[in-house]
This record gives sequence, C-alpha cells and structure tokens, in this order.
Amino acid sequence: MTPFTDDMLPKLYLITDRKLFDDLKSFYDAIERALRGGIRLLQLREKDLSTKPLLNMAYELRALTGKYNAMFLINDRFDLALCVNADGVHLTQKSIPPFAIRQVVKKKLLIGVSTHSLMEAVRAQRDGADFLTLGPIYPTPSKLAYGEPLGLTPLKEITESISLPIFAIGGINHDNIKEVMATGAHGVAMIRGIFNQRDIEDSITKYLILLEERNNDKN
Ligand code: 3NM
Repeated sequence: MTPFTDDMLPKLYLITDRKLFDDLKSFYDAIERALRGGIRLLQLREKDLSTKPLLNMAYELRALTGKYNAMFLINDRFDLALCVNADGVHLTQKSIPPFAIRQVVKKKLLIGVSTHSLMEAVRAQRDGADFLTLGPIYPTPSKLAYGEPLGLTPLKEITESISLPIFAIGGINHDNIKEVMATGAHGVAMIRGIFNQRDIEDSITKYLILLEERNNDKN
C-alpha cells in the first residue's frame, strides 16, 4: 500500500445522517449526487443502527464510493471497515483508541479522530491518528452533544500546534468556509452544509471552488 500523505486527503469531508431524509432511497440518491458533485471523502455515521443494517449500508456505500473513486470511512467500527474494505475508520473520544486499532490494522486503514479541544487533539496525535476533526466551530443543531462552539481562534491555535491535517466541523457552510480555511485548517467536514442544500451537486461545486481559491491564495 502506498504510504499516506496529507495531499492524498481531500479537503471536503461529507458525513452521513440518514434521518435528514424521508427514506433510504432519497438518502442514497443524495449521497450519489454528492459523489457526482465531487465528494471524494465520505464517512458513514449512523450511530443508532445495529450491526447488521450498518454492515449492509456499509456495503452499499463502499460500492457507491468505489464507483466514484472516493475514500470511504466508517464511524467508530474498525471491524466493519475491514469487512467492507473501507479506506478508514473515524473514531470518537469513546472509541477504542488509535494505537490499539493500529496494532490490528497496521496501515490498512486510515484513522481519523473527532476532537473538541487542544488536549484531545494532542492525545489523538500522540496515539497515532492520521487526521483529526475539530469542532464544533459554529453552533449546529447537534450542538448539545458537542458542547459550546469553539469559534475560530482555538481552531487556528490548535491547527498551528498540531502537525496532523485538521478538518473543521460544526455549522460550516458557504458563508463561513473562507474564514474557516484562513485559520490554516486542512479542510472542512459537514453534514447539513451539503445535505440540506436544494441542489447538492451545485453546492459542492461551489465549495470546491471556494477551497480551490483558498489554495491559490496560499501559493
Ligand atoms: N461532529 P453540521 S459537530 C458530527 O464537533 C459532528 O465533533 C462534531 O453537522 C464535532 O455540518 C458534528 O450539520 C455535526 O453542523 C456536524
């Protein structure tokens, strides 16, 4: 396997939430539209599903992401990630820590970790994560579960003191993506900023243009 480098990691990271849709067909349709629009990094995150339905969904999404040459990660469950030949696992603060998973999967899976403070980010880096998410940056409907929004200043400080790629998460949309990327974050992760858009493909085109402009500003 080719060693993982930061530039192999896309900058726009889409996370699933099937509850935003009336039925599974609309959910899969929305994901396919996102892939058509240019999403190349997708996380299956359906925390309330039990193992077998989750495995079935993981097979579906592995097939779909494969069709578009997109990376596919599964929240928390490295066992399922191995079963469906996913590209990685995305861990929470309650998950089995990265060093323990690494012993089993070696370099076969990318390991992302959700963090919410400098302390958690430092620990995830020390424990062998490949990349982090940090949030919530702005208020989000899921806010209660993640605590008060951090805002941009901690994002900038943590990005500067951690060498791993960091995706900002929580309430990110077209209006704030530029100020978020100006902190030096590697990229942005989102649910509603993509799935709640009327035209998902078009919204992704716009995000990718804004991310590209940011890249050009830096060079
Ligand atoms: N993790 P939206 S915030 C899944 O702070 C998740 O770790 C967060 O949804 C964290 O893009 C969040 O719709 C929800 O705000 C992101």
